[in-house]
Amino acid sequence: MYSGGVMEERRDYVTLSLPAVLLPPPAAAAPSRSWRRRWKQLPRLQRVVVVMVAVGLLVGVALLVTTYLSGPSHSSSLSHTPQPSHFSYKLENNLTPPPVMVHLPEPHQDKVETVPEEQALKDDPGHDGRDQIVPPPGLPQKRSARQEAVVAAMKHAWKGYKTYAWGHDHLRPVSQTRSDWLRLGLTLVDALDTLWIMDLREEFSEAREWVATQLNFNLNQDVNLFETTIRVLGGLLSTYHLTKEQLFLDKAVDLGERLVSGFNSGSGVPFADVNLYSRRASKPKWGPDSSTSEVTTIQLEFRDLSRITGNPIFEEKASFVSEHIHKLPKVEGLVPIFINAQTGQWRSHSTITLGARGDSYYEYLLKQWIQTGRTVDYLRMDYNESVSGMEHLLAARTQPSKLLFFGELHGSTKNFVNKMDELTCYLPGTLALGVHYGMPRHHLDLAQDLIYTCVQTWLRQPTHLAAEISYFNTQPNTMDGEDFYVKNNDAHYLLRPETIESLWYLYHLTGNTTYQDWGWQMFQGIEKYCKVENGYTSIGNVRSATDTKPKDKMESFFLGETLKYLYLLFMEDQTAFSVDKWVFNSEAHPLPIYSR
Ligand code: DMJ
Repeated sequence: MYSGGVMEERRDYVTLSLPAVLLPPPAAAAPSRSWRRRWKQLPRLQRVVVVMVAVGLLVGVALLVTTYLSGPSHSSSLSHTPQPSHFSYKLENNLTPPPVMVHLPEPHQDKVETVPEEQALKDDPGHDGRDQIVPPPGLPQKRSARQEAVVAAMKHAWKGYKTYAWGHDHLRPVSQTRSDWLRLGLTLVDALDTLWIMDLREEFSEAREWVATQLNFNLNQDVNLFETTIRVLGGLLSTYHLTKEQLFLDKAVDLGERLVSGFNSGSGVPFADVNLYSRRASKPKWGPDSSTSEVTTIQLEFRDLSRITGNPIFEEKASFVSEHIHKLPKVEGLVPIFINAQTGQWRSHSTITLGARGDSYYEYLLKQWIQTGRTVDYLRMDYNESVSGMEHLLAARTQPSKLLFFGELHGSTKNFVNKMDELTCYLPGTLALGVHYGMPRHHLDLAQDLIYTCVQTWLRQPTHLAAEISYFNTQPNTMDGEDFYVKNNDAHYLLRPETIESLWYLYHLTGNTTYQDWGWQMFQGIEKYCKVENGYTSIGNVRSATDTKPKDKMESFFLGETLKYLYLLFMEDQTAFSVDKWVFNSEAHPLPIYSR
């Protein structure tokens, strides 16, 4: 269903025009006889000199024209995008056009800049041989003006959390209270590495103190294995890698040893929930099966824990799930969204989607392959096959603007449904990352086209914020010429990061500042419609600038992901967090890439 040809239509808006000074002069009148006679009367030497000067001038002009027409160098070829002259919070109505051209550096072949383990050990004095893999990145100290604005947002969110929800999972900024879900100080742990990366030392140190003295996993509490793994285990592991502090590893090990009981099922595919105290695993309260994205989005974290500690059990349990799923039947590489932990089989008739409950299965195929130094080939093959399946079965174009979107296949008949979750907007970033690591180049076209659609779902709303779900119009002359619409129940924005995450990958890998400008416009929407006196709130209605219906909840991923990706997006020196050294888990926690 995906038609590559349409992409070309949107790439034609850069034209070259010659400046007037380089245009040829108007045709001169024919020289008169007297001029010819005077020329002949000149001494031979003078005539030679005049001719040489004229030729020199002509060559000079020709060189200037050639240089101009051949265009600027790579880096400046991306800088045609006008930079904003000021950082006001006034929303702009015009949508920035899509990027014209994107150059990715040549894909990696065999050269990945991982830090060999032996080297890292040598670099770390006092190393006991097990607690350090890579040195923390040298973060640039000088922030851009846009980064300063993001840091101000982080401080504002942190202040509200500290005042009204300290040590609890979530801040409710409107009612000045809090809510608990996992009872693990979720926002605080999710935010640790963001605070560290932003160099907010005071805030980091008070958070560290809470982890050291209050974070307790010996709780009679059922927690969701996936959410606890990506947010809490992932947050502790990345903070350990960044700071080298043993405290964070000790906490990660304690948690990992409890969570690993989740894999005690008939098939080895984990149950959805684990009790942290009894270490008993169970199916979710609302149904018999585990979600596919959840059981396949814990591998980066469990593997990292094994590689650091030298205890293989975590990696073995988690890798087994990926291997098992590799052997299950799929629809052109695409997977149903439910799987039974006891039988290890798909729930028949379940939906295929790149959104909720399906999304990060595809993300972790690629990222696991990268994390393992690109040594596990079935992960690469499954990833590539899935992208082909997406193109063939899920990709479609809207009317009238021919926006690319990825729909869903529902029920036993696998009927195509023209719906896409905001969650799916992680995909452009993953596709671009894949191309950087040598996946087919046309995946970058998909990434560019899909990010454009994702950005439209934000910037076409009066709030400049995206709805949770959009439905896309594929029929001509319908829906008053709109490409997509939002249903009442789907009109909320939960402070999600996915589109911003993809903008960071695309900017990081291409240097095209249009991605930054889009991100800046979206950030202004967040500032204008989600910022409240005591933090940031999710809203219930992105379709109205005057009736946003605040939901009174600040999700932990707003600090863990959304603000972190915005900060990275606006960072001038993109080498500090190179995707050649770090692989970001599904909750934006950076983990090291292993060379073997
Ligand atoms: C985050 O917890 C993670 O990014 C997850 O993979 C999907 N959803 C949320 C953010 O939207």
